[in-house]
Amino acid sequence: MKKMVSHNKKLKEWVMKMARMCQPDGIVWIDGSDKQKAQLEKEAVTAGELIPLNQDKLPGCFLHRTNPNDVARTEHLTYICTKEKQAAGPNNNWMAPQAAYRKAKAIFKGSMKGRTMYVIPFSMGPVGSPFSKIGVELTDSRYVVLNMLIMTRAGESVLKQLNKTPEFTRCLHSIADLDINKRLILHFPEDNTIWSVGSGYGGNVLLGKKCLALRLASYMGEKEAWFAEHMLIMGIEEPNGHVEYIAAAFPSACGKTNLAMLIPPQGLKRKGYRIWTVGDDISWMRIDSDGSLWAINPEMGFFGVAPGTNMKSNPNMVTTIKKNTIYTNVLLKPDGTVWWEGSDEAAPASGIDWQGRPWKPGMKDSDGKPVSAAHANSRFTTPITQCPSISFRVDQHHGVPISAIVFGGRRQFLAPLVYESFNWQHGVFVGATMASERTAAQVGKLGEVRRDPMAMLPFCGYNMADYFRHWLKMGKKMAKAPKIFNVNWFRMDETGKFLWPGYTENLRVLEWVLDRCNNKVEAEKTPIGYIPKARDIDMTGLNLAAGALDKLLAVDKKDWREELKGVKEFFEQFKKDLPEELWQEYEALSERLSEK
Ligand code: OXD
Ligand code: MN
Repeated sequence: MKKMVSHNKKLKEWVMKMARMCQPDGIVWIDGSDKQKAQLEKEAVTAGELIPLNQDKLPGCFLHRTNPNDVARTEHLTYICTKEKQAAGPNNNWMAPQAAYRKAKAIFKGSMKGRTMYVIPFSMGPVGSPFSKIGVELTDSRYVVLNMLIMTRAGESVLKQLNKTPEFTRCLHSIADLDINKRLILHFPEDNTIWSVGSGYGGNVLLGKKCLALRLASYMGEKEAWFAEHMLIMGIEEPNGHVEYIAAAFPSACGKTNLAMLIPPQGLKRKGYRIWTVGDDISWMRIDSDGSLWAINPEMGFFGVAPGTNMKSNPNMVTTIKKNTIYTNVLLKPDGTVWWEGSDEAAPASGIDWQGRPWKPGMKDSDGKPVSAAHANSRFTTPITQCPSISFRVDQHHGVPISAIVFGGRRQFLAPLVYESFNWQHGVFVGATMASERTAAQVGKLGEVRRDPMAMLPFCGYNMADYFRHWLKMGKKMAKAPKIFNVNWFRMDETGKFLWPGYTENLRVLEWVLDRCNNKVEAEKTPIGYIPKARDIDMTGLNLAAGALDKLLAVDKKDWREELKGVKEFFEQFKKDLPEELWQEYEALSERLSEK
């Protein structure tokens, strides 16, 4: 057992109290050293929790398989536990704190018998930054420890920081017996506490990520006047060396990670742009002393979806994940490397699938459906420091200044390629009414629209009506607020073909966004916002079908009037809590759409 090094009395008392409940065989404090990491990897391999991959081709890489009933975030088992139900809002599952603690205690009791409890002190954001928050996760999973060492700044330096800034989020996790009927992901924002039990899947158990950095942090942000958002952060460097930063929110499966590290398209190469990646998933933003919005990425790694990652969708990620990466639920090839659907290589002749069964291309299950080699939500956990486009500002305590906020969703017919909101309040309305359509890959009615305001629906730790109010208030506090835009990479023609090629070409749209921020180009005023004049999107080297750009920029008033019905229904669920300003925006848009 490693000697306890903390002088934080509250921390020590809490660790011992949780240990009395969970009854581990021993307690190990995670110090963040290479030596301890190597020891944990060794133990995990011996215990069958990790499979070492081909160390010549994938040095430092391992494969992990989760229980097949435990492959994604379980939103229906995720709760916000506030004293008042109203504080959680209609967007969250709610449980009263006392009942939640009681229910979870029964599962945690003795759950770590025969295992070790690891104590992981971690910092979300650079250690010691005024933007950062500290958490301590107790877990009985080595897989969690090794992932947290990639995803966060963890270990001794954080423990030292806890002597100076003693506040921390108490995160407790046990895999228990991985029984889905005894799985709970509980958030207690009023106690700065997270309890997660019965799961071993990343989004449920790497408690620094969705649980702390979004759900609890969004609650803290409202109290302390900052933002915790489900946004990528990227820098765009012009040839003169000037870098401007964008924060962008998209619902899952809309290409956030790919956009965050894109390589400029051939046609724009002559302009000499470079992209710098600050983060791909979470952005914490504060108003700094200059009155503008500054953002940090609280994480240190990427927890990315493997299927579809290839040289076209994301060449920088292909490079990033070549070493020191933990793969979860992908196919194991006979040569000890890995494969997934939509990778650059053709399917191997054979392998071991994500459930540990022999696999061959063309295999069908008993219903005649193809057996997938990798799970559709298979992942890699990889250090951000290995990303070729990593920004030198990743460790800066005040982060980067944000020029534009970009929202987006997957809309086949409605939303134009890009539009700019009229002002901050209108921009908040644009974010609040964000929606995406289901794709063929998702369960449910094709084309059905799901509202996902600011891509935060599963991650907002309090009543979303108050969250919208917070956004409105923050706009008033900024001397120089970022401009707010909406993009849609997924618009289709009448035959169901995508009008826009997406991926690297999306930089052409971001170029317009920055031109607008710098007052370099005029725009067309429409009822929904400002859209580009076609000539202002640089199309050098990109041959779109005739008329495609016009179709991409078209605003169909009839479709938008139809859209308003869904918006109204969505807003009504918040009853009188919804800020009046959003109804004003709704009415104003409705009026603009009815004008001849
Ligand atoms: C993620 C998600 O894993 O948004 O980032 O689900
Ligand atoms: Mn995400």
